[in-house]
Amino acid sequence: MRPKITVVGAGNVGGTVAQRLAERNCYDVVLVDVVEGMPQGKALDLMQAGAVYGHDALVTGANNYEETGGSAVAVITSGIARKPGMSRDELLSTNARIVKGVVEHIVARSPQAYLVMVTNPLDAMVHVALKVSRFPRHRVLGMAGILDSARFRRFISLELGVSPAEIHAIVLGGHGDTMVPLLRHTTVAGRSITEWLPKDRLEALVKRTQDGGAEIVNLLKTGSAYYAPSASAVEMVEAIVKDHKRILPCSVKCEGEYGLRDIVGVPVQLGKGGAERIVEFDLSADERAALNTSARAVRELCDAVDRLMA
Ligand code: A3D
Repeated sequence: MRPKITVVGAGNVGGTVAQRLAERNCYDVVLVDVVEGMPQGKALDLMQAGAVYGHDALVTGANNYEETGGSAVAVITSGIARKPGMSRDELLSTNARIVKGVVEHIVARSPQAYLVMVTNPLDAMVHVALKVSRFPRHRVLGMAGILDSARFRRFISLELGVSPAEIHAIVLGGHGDTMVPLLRHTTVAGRSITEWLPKDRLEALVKRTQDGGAEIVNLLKTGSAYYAPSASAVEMVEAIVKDHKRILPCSVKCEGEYGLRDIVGVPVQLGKGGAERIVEFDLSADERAALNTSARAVRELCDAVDRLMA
């Protein structure tokens, strides 16, 4: 039997996550959305694509949770997305309410599942999912750092004319303006990025990475990025289900690591135990201060969520 992956929210990110999972040809996918007929239609379309593309994944669309039972992983993308000029934080109250209800349904039918959160504001939604599910922290993860790091890697790759495969980068912190790209740990073919690019160019690429989501929102005008976000969420699913032991930046609840007790993006080893360990990098004083600022911003949002849900 193939592992079942539930994707909640069949919009831009969720639909593309379902497509990428189906194309791996090793999962069965359940796609859930509140819009009647839409997840069912996308599921059929995806299965028909498989006849051409060469997969026979079973994709089921639904407006309820009956088919989701026994899911290995639930990827949660349900919610509203940003419009031009909106910050991720402005999505807070609507998406907290949506995510709360969704997590209750998933947990009732898949008590052993891993949760991969995508809905924004990301770190605060990990907080909601942790609270509502009462799952241990290693089973509730947020996707953001892989995306932020991918953006940074691609900008560096375009600047240097080097394949992104040669570039390693880690972006820590909350998914927002306070994210912290770790320049000392960013390498191109094993050599520090600071040996490849002058300070002013590096600063420009960091800024573009921090604004990476808004740049796309402004271009699209309706909706936000979904190709890279869906690829990043699928990388997490694969690392967990296939026990890859990848070390990837994910949003997770720190319990003393990095001196924090907050939900924040840190390097996490992902395998069949979910977040199997948090890897601690040595940080400069500036990086540590930036990470603390980022954690504080996330904490304020989590406190706001707690007040909303009280
Ligand atoms: P969109 O295409 O609007 O899809 C969201 C879907 O959620 C819609 O089809 C809705 O009908 C559905 N939905 C709403 N309420 C419910 C519910 N209660 N149950 C089930 N489905 C529901 O948005 P999108 O796919 O572009 O983005 C989805 C979310 O992901 C948004 O909050 C984005 O901000 C977020 N996002 C996060 C990242 C990160 O890097 C963290 C990247 C991209 C998008």
